[in-house]
Amino acid sequence: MTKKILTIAGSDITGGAGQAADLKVFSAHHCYGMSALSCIVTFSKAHQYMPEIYPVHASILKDQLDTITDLNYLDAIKTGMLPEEKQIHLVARWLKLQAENNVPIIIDPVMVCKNNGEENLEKLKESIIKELLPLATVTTPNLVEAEALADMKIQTKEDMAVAAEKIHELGPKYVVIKGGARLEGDVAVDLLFDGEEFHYFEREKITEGFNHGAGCSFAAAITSNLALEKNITDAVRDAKEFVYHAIDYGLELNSRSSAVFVNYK
Ligand code: PXL
Repeated sequence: MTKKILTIAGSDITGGAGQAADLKVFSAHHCYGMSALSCIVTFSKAHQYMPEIYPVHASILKDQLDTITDLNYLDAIKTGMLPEEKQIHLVARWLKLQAENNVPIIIDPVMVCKNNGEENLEKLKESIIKELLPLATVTTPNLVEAEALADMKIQTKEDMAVAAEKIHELGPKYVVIKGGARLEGDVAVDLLFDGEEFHYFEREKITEGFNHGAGCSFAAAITSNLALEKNITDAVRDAKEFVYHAIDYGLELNSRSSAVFVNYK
């Protein structure tokens, strides 16, 4: 039976990250994707090509989720950018009901909202910690988000392990820190902590590639693999391989914009 996955995420007009990336990754894994839209992100000249985030009204997000409730069983659920506390609150309430069905819930704690301001960022972080992480089967922070959630600097592989343990204490069953290309050195390091053991996944860095959307695509590939009933270690290992090739096949959209390209399979 075809697996059905819901992403609750924002729209990135360039198609590299967010909902568009998630749906492409689900398709590449032969899963059926659905999406509840949380916001629209643009990068126009009028805003100096910087991200501008337009949240969808919370009542519209709620209505989207209520529509999904009336459909049949989901095989996995992923969350991405949720730019407002009230969105996080209603998504958490809805996810709590879904968790009763034992559906894998993947929380990608996207917090990089440049125009949101520090204060809002801190509030979003607190809501993610309090409301979403306790419901997570897997959370997939990148290095910057892991630093924020664990409240520490991460400069080495050992630091990643300490941060993963701290984030695990916040409630998720599994923690995947997407180190990606951010650590020094010539390997891209990602870490899975399953509550007992640390599994490092390493691949050489692709210096020529395009990586806009790599984080969303990695989390979406893990989501697909869990929907396909892979165990967590295989799910993360296969997702890393998938994203490595997606970066390698990256598309240059213009001189400013690029994206990972997932339709290589
Ligand atoms: O990669 C983080 C991210 C997530 N979701 C949306 C985005 C971005 C980054 O641009 O636009 C919608």
